[in-house]
Amino acid sequence: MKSKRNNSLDPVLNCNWRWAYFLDQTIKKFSIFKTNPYFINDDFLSRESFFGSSSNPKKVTLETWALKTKKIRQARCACLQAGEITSVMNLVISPLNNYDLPFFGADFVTLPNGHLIALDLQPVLKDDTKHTQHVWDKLNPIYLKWQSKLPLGGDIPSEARQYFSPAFLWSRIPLGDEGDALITQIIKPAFDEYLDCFLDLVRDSKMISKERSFHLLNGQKKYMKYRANKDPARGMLKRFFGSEWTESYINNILFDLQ
Ligand code: DBV
Repeated sequence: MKSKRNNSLDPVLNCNWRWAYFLDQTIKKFSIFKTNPYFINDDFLSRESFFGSSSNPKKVTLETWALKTKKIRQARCACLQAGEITSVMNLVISPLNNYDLPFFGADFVTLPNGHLIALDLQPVLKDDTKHTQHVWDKLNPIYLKWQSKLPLGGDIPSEARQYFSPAFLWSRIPLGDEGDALITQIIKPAFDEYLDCFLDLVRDSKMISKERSFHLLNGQKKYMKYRANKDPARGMLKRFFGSEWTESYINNILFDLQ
């Protein structure tokens, strides 16, 4: 890697990373808030390895970008590029539990068999209308506008459904020109609108009672534990970086509220 990243706010270095636009937009949109680095150990800020045959080794790079603000406990992005095709952006924004806010979750994954797009303002307390109604009222029209222009994503694990809103933008897109066109014409504007909707909610949110924040904390921990236990990338990360590093990355960086 050209040079070293010293903290979580340093720009991502891998210029071949397919999803760079989306992190750039995230950084731009967060500029309205006072942001601070989120401490991440060097071992997880940047990591490089090789895979494939010894005669033709391919490089895999993973970088972790992150920040925190007055109302956001952790916004972090796992940025992975493996060879020419495989590319992952896993962005999760976790508010502090003393604000009645959802998570922002974006899982953009390119594999040899296509692109997987998962985008949502994920409820912490799905059955609590005080937590969900004002979010879904804003998000549903945005969802209807964009999901109708995308191929459906197909089934998701049943136990995961409780962590998604009715406005979960979910699609599997083919590789190639058709896919690239959908990413440019649909996914980019959809992402911008989902993130704008989320950051508007953050800006307008007020401190909640101790009792309610305790309730939200339990919901946040349940989400984090589920995601850490069921991370669909665990196998891939283990193959690239080994089991010990992967378990520490998933439990101590990506889903570190347990
Ligand atoms: N997913 C992650 C992290 C990743 C990551 C931290 C660093 O949570 C990548 C990387 N997601 C990733 C990869 C795949 C998926 C799939 C590599 C493809 C796995 C494969 O097909 O081999 C949303 N991500 C998925 C799927 C969903 C999501 C629904 C498809 C189903 C699956 O394979 O499990 N966001 C993701 C998710 C939840 C969420 C599973 C659960 C609550 O909030």
